[in-house]
Amino acid sequence: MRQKPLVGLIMGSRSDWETMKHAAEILENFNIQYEKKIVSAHRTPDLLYQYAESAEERGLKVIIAGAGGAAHLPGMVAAKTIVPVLGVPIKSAALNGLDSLLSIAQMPGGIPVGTLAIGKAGAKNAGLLAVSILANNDVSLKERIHHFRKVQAKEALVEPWEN
Ligand code: RP5
Repeated sequence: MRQKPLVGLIMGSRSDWETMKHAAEILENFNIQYEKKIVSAHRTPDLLYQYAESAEERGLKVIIAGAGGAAHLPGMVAAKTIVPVLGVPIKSAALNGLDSLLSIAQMPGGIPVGTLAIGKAGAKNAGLLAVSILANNDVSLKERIHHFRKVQAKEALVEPWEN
């Protein structure tokens, strides 16, 4: 039987997938049940409300939301659910993602969005942060994160002149 998704991975446009796939890759590597969906704050506002309003009762523990430009998706989702929302600013063509970053980060006090870095690093870290949040209630997941860090540290020391 398929388990219920624990993480919701949403993005404002299909064009965001190129970035958000890096969050998906992390979730898959850690074997986390997740769902992915395009939900646009401006083009499909009713779907956004529906998605956010049902997130808690559907059992989602974390939502990762990527958006670019006037990036209102993470903030609006956060406004409609108490499930933690991690926002990933997509690197926009016009302003290199600074617009996305500020739109996502500058939330009013009371409605938090955990804002990550612009682009690929932000998507990857959103995936890792979601795994860490889930690991608070999952000892074996914690061990896998420790292992991931160890491997990463080892890889960081591989020198470019090594064979
Ligand atoms: C935002 O507008 C999306 O998150 C995307 O990053 C940006 C551009 O969307 P497209 O015009 O590529 O669909 O809503």
